[in-house]
Order: sequence, then C-alpha cells, then structure tokens
Amino acid sequence: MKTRLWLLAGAMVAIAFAPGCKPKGAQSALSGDAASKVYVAPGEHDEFYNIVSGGFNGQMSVVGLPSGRVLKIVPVFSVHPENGWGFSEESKPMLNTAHGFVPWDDLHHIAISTTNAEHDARWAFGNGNNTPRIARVDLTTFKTVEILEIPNSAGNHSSPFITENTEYVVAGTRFSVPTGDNRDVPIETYKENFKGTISFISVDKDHGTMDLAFQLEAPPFNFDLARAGKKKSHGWFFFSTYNTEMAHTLLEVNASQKDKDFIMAVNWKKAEQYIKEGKGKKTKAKYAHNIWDENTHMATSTIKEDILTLDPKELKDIIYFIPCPKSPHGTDTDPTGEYIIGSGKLAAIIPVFSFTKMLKAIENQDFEGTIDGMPVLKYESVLHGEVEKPGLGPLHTEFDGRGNAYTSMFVSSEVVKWNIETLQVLDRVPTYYSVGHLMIPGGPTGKPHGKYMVAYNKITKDRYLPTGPELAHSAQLYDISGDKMQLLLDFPTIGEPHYAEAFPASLIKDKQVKFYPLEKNNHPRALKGINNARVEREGNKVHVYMTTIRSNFRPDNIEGVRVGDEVYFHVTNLEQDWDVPHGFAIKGANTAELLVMPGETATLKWVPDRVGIFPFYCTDFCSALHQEMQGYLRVSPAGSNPEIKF
Ligand code: K7E
Ligand code: RUQ
Ligand code: CUA
Repeated sequence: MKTRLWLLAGAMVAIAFAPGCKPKGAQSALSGDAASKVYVAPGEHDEFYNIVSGGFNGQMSVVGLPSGRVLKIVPVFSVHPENGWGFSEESKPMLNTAHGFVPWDDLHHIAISTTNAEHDARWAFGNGNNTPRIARVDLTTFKTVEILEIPNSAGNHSSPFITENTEYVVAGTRFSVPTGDNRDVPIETYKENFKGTISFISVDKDHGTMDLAFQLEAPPFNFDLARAGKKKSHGWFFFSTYNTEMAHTLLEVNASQKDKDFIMAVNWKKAEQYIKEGKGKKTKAKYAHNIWDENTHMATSTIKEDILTLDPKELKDIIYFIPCPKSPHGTDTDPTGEYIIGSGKLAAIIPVFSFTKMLKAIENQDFEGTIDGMPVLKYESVLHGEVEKPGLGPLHTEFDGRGNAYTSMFVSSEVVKWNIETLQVLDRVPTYYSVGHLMIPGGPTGKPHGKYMVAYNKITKDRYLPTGPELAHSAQLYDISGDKMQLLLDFPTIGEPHYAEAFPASLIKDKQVKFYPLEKNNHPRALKGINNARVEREGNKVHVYMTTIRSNFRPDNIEGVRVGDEVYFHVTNLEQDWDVPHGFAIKGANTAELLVMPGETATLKWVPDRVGIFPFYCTDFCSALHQEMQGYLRVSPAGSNPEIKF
C-alpha cells in the first residue's frame, strides 16, 4: 500500500513542477493553478477562520484558509508561557479542578456555536480528554473564558458536540469509572461498579455560560464520538460506541470481538422533558466551574457538587441502540438531518442509517433485543444502505451541502467522496499519510461551504524538511468545488490536530475586540493612570501597583522587599490602542512572563528566595525605546526591616 502511495506522491510532484504550459488533462489543470488558489497576497485576508484542536498540546490554533497560515495559538487547557496563561494570578483559576491545578490536557474536538444549525461563530468549545473538562473560547477576543469540569467521567473523548441552537454541548465518557467521587473497588467489578454517563451542558443564549443541566446514566461502553441531529432530527443525539462487550481489559478479551457495536440514539428532548417534570435524581460528585470575568480581567473557580441524574433504564424511551458494524469511531449526521453515518474502523462498508426509518422502527417496536431494558433496533429496519468498498478504516465524515459525503480512511490513507442518496463512491484522493479527522467549512452544520476540505493526517514522514525524530503533524487542503477533489496545499500544524471547524471570516472579523477600555477595567488592583503607581506592604505581602506605557514601567526602582515575602506585581497596561501589549519578566522568578493587553491588568507572583538585585524588563518590542523599558528590584535579607522605596 505504501509503495502505491509513494508512486502517486511522485506523480503529483512531477505535475506540480511541470513548466507553465497550458494544462491539458484535468489533473494538470488543477495542479497547475493550485498555487494561485491558495495564494493570499501580502496584506490580504483569508476567506475562512479554521479553529483547530491541538491534541496533546491542550490548545486550539487559529489558521487562515486557504493559505494555511497560523494566526494564533489560543491557550485553553495547558499553560502557555508566551502570554502567561496559567502563570498569571488572574488566569490560574481557569486551570483549577476539583483536585487542584491541572496545567495540561488533551484537546480533541472543536464545536463552533450554531443557530438554526448554521454557524453563528460566537464561541468555540473544546474538550479536555484526560481530566474531563469542556472549555469555551470567546471568538471576539479569542480567549478561553470558561472551563467546566465534568463529574462522573473519565476520558472525555465524546465531547463537545453541539445541538443546532447551541442549547447544549454534550460530553460522553470514554472510560467508565465508579460514579460519585470515585471509589476503591476491584477492576474486575467493572460491570457492577463502573458506569458511563452522558452529560448535557446547557449554554446560556446571551452569555454562553455553561451549566451541567443533567446527566444520563449509560452502560459502561466506551463512548467515542457523537453528533446532534439537526433540522428533522433536532432533539436527538447519536453516539458511537465500542467495547460494548464491557471488557475492562482489551488485551485478552479483544474489544472488537463482536460483529457489531452500536450507535446510541438519545432522545434529548424527552430527557429534557423528564427533567422538567422532576424525574431527575439528585446525586453528588465534585467538579470545578471556572469563569473568566471580562470586567475584572480575572478568573474565579467554584467547586460544585450537585448533579441531576436520569436513569434511562427506568425511563425506557430516551435511549435506543442501532447496531453498527465493528467498532464505530465517528458518527455524523448529514446537513438535512435525515442520515446518520457510522464509521466502523474495522468494517468493510459504511452503514448509512435513516432517521425516518429509525422513528418508524421505534414506533413499530422493531427490536432485536434490549440492553438493560433499553431497546436495540434491528439493523435492517434502520438502514438506508451501505457504501460498498469505500476504502479501509473509515473514521470521520463531513458534507459539502450538495448531497455528497467525504469520509476519511485511516488505513488506506485517503478521502473518499460518495453520494448520500445513491451510496455510490464518486472519487477518492490519497492523503499523506493516514488521515484522522477531515473538515469542510460548515461541514457538520446544516449549511456547509463546500469549497475546501482539509485532511488532518496522523503521520507526516517525508512531507517537510526533516526535524529529527519529532515532526509536526500535517494538514492538507483540497479543492472540492468540482467533481474531482484536488490537492492544493500541505501545511504543518500545531500539536496534534484531531477535529477542526471553519467558518467564513466575515462572521466575526469586524467584531474583534482591539483593546480593553481602561475606564471599564474593574480589576481591584487596576491603575487608571501613572499617578498612583506605588508599592505597598501588607504583612509579608508586597503589592507593586505598576503601569506600562511606551516605553517605561512605573515604578522602575523598587526597594524594601525581603527574602520570603510574597511579591505581587500588578501590571496595568495603560495603552489604549490596538496591538500594543507590554510584557513583564523579572530575573530569578520561577514563573513565566506576563503579556498584558492594552487596558488590562495582570499579576505575577514571586517569592524571592535570595538577596540581591533583580532586573526586570518588557518582553514585547513596543517602541523605539523598548530596550529602555526596564527596572530593578532589590531584595534584602529575611528578618531585616528595609524601608519600602520606589
Ligand atoms: Cu478520530 Cu479523538 Cu476525534 Cu482524533 S479522534 S482522529
Ligand atoms: S532586539 S528587534 Cu533583542 Cu534586536 Cu529584538
Ligand atoms: Cu513595552 Cu517593550
């Protein structure tokens, strides 16, 4: 297989480098103008924002399409020394959990907010896979403004997926664990003691604030991915599952021994109704809810523990299982909401289910059995049809809004385009190499912009100049506007992209916050001008109220600090202009710098452990006198009584 791909790669390179003669065949025509299709001239803007998960780097990156240029890294679940995320006192609470500060996570999936199943691009949600969390990024500031921990969960992979008006984002458990605040039980007691849960997190219409609305108990399957229904299937959610054998070790008992696992269909409107009728049980497990306050420029973290739980075993009309061949990974719903696509990683076909048929099968009680009392529908009665010989290792499917689906094939390293109605394979293109997710702008919504498709590949090998054993992951951009898909561009990515979404730049580019008005800065230690810059001692705490403006710090000479004091540098950036941050770093401090946006206040805490003179300086080149933006702090011995001077 590899050999064939290598040959293909060679052929493409040859075409791309062919001298500028008039192209004859379709292949050379498109390869010939590939460069102009992705060329965004200096000073011009890209057509789409592409929000890309960073996988094990825990962050999101913002990429322009079609150029593939990285515009920003948004720190989410991992500390980011570049702008003090997780190092400033204001941002530390964002990474708090019920078990303390957790400065890293594994971010797999992006969900962009929608209204009427179309992107409104107000917020980008992302999941923390390891310490179960969901984050919300405000797309006017590209800042993480909320992180909600998910209780009764471990391995928050099936998350966050979003309903058509952003009523809810959901979080399904990859790993089941004992519910409540976890317990010491034998692993062998998996079936009795371990539980899966599906969390429904409501999103406030106006402010975006998340709240754990309710949890559904679920069997201890591994929930992998999910998609909400939309339009006609609005009110339903579809989750892929594996390990429905409920094995706790996948070594001897192969999790894939079963011929079919399931897509779990959840009638969330029904569940919501039961909650309204008071059928939820009150349960407890601790979780953190962290919110960034735009007025004070500070985060607060609250530990909560109340949960409303619904048991679908008792309320039998919430959950239905649709058999799906061999370890489905992705499950996706098409733009009309009629078709549900399952991607069995080890299956030789792609099953396409019909929502209409599913409702009929439920009505006719066309069941082949039950799991814990919850009905298993008959495969044939829900099936629209199977895509035959699609390729090997189907993972994820996106849509172009013209009736076509595009499925990534991990094992055969290709993207396959097929027609949803006729199930005919229409086209296939190789990816370099081993594609995971793929993405079409608006692809998961009711309104895809079927112009480009991006493949996010798991293996890079020889695609770029080599950089030792560790290589950047690789994305590839294809033109899908014609009948045949055409590779236009390779570009390296930040971290490991899993899912990504993209939307037209016009949705948000004029809404960007350029700076924060100083008069609205309600940080308790903010300064509104240079006059109050000062140093104050409160017991063993020393508060430095510092200002920055091109290009100096006030105060810039500080004395009276002792070894063991807690020194807080509260730095207010007085600039009121776009793109004039100042940085603050001090020698000796075992922390990162601050990067303070115009109109904002940020705080660096340092406990000096030795006497001496410690210079500080601005880290961001801000004016011709940037290099002069500096100062000194003197640290005197513990137990001495130096006078505060500034
Ligand atoms: Cu397929 Cu975590 Cu969405 Cu990666 S998962 S590829
Ligand atoms: S200084 S421009 Cu270190 Cu030349 Cu940066
Ligand atoms: Cu301020 Cu450089």
